Amino acid sequence: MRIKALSAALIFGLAACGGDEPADQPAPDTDAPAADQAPAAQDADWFQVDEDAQTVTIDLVAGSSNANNYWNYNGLYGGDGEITVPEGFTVTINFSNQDPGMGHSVGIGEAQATYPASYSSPEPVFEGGMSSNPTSMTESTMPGESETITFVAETAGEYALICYVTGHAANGMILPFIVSDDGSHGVQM
Ligand SMILES: [Cu+2]
Repeated sequence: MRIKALSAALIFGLAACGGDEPADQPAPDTDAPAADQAPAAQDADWFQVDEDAQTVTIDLVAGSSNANNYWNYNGLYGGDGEITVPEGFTVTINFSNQDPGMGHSVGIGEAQATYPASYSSPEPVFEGGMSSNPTSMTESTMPGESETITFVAETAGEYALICYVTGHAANGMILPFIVSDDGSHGVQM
């Protein structure tokens, strides 16, 4: 909302003034990042990079809070928490499930504008990049269980960490997952 309002003010100002008095500027909002500047990537305590070893370790907890009816990863859902890892790095995801009531899963899939309600037999985009029985409500990673997956982020692009249990991805249980070709890494919180 704020970005739209600011853009409208600038456009109005350009169209209306033509060099006369400047349009009124909105008061600076010290809490918000500048409109033309994305927040800097930062490392979260659950995201570790070893540049020398070329490894990334992600501690990923399904249902770490009751946000989104526990259908979240580390409390994040609906497109928040974009993860970036460098191309070629080996990624280990220590996946656990703290949702008291439901199984969850995680796999690396292609980023999509919207995610389907159900998956029949999903394949990870990188070999090894998916937890076991990922679509099953009874045999995926169940409450209290954990599983570690490891894969090489072989190809730069835009992907997502996806929960393949029916209905979960469609309801926001995804994290954007970027493989960068410039060595950048981090988490946009
Ligand atoms: Cu889930």
